[in-house]
Amino acid sequence: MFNSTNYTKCWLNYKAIDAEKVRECFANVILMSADRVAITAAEEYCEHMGAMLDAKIEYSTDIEYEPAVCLQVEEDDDCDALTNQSFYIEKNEDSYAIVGKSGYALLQGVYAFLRMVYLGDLEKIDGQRYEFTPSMPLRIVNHWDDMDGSIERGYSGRSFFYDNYEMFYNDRVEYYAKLMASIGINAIVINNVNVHQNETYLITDRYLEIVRKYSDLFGKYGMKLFLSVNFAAPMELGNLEVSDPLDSDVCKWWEKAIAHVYEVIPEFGGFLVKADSEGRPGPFTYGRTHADGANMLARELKKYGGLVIWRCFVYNCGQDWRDTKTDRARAAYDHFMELDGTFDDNVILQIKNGPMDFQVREPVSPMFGGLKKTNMMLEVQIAQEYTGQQIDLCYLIPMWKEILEFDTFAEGEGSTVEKIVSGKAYGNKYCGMAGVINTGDDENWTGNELAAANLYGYGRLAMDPSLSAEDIAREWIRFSISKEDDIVDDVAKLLGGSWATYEKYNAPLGIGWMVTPHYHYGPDIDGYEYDRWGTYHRADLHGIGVDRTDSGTGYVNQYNEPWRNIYADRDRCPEELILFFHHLPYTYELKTGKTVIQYIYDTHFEGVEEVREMIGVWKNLEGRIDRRIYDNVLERFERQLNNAIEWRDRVNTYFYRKCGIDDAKNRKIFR
Ligand code: GCV
Repeated sequence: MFNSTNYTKCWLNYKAIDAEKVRECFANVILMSADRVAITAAEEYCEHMGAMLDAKIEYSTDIEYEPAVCLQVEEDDDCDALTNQSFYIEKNEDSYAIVGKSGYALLQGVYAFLRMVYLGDLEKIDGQRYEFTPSMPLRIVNHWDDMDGSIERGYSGRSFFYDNYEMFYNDRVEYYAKLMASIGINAIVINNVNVHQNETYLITDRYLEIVRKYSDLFGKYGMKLFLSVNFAAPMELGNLEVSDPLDSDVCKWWEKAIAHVYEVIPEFGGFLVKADSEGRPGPFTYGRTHADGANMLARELKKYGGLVIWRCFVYNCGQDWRDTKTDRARAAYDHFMELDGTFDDNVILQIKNGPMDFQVREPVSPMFGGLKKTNMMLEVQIAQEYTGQQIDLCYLIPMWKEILEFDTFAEGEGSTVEKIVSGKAYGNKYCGMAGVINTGDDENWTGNELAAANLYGYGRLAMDPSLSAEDIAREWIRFSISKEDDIVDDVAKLLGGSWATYEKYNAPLGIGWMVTPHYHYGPDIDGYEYDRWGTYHRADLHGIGVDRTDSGTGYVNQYNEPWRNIYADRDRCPEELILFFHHLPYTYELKTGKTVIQYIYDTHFEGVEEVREMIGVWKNLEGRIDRRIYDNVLERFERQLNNAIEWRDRVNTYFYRKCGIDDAKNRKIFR
């Protein structure tokens, strides 16, 4: 059975603040709304402000009380899915008003206010109204939890939702909902996109009652519950011969199934679907398109206001390594571009950030600059499958910021991914970000204490991409580790440099993979080289890299200009991606004048040294931070150092043996 009782408060850990920061009004909170989520907002205020004032606070509905903090909901008929999430905070003499366009917006306003008080930022809004609308309409977390209790790509214990094909409701689940709401999440998919036999039954009476309890809990915080569904459910549950989306019996089956889900759970959010991907069933079996598949579900869900989130992670996972023309990177675009404009308006395509699969470095998926008449959502992986598995430190916010800031040139200059997935570019109502979550039943939720910064940062970034990665890190540290300036500086430095360090000792220059197959931690340079997954580095005695220009797979043509030309030109291609786009000789000179092989050697030596430096910085914190956190991170760092050494030596030796070129600095390379 999973650990449901022993868990930390994570970042939601308000402590008493200095007396001079306390204002008279803080303890007098007045709720002026009967909305269910507004009541949660008042309760959250009392709990966390109570912790800051070290006092018990109760809210009142008596508006005569002053000075006070007044919580209000001002609904507005013109609001849409995004603007009804807007709130403002205003100071009137000695009182504050926190006003949301909905209960959920008010709750987010309360969290923002609490943060300001705790972090000492409240003065900033004296004399001016602070108005806020989240950037992304949808800010979703995807659980890859299976009902046997395991988590696909989980690195922090077992699922705290399921065990042995049962689903549980307990305090930990309640606390989890609170944690998610506090960072601005507004939808949660509770089961793995790979929907196995038992999970297929989640939409049936076998589990719907307990799913409803979860939905009620999330609803209390203004969040929607979604389920991943099995495209072949009509066959597996309904004994139909097919799951063809154009078959009338199949449509009727879904009509009934969906009607029943909404009968039990009127607030249900909708479905997430992985179809025709890595062995999952889908419309291709019947010669149908993904629009046929998605729209079949969308039509039924629309009757109840539900959404279909349809993943674009569709590629041939049965490739022959000898075939150098088929390119997995091309697959999503090749399948989905021609369907642009044919999806129903309650369908959202969920697109992984890069064209491959959450590598430490990939170009941004060309889908974002391609599709124009389709709702899109950016999928990132908070769980560190390829980025150190929550053993190695890898703070991912800088990566996601780069992705959001990437200019697709879809509608000329300034068409950033952020504009597209926030709906600003094309006025889409349904879009946003989805993050594959990194939680499990470990006491600290995320295995490595510092990995919680990625989860916290994911929510904060999806709410407000204008925040810098450093600001997010510092904020998280002050809630989770310490408010002391030098400690905040040190930990922020560790987080801030960790992605770059990880990249240095990992697969070089955007080529990716080179990992232990299936497990995906630690090096195995040829692990996937002769396999069926379409993930090749093509290293030989002369050079390395995949030619994705016109002379190769032609993938570069999926980008808008100027990227198409930039990526195609090895002299202009961003160097961190050069081996993703080009097959280059080891002696090719990079802009620094360094050859590719020397770059590989140098970065791998540097990566290890940087990990050593990180450990030194961490060790200086001993005795100054919570022992549990200190020990947990130190133990992970020690494993990270071994991992970095293994990567360094295997990569360097592998390439030395391929090309026979010595390290210019004559360091130890095993022969
Ligand atoms: C849930 C990668 C992972 C799989 C994952 C898949 C996906 O291939 O290794 O574990 O499956 O992505 O995103 O569907």
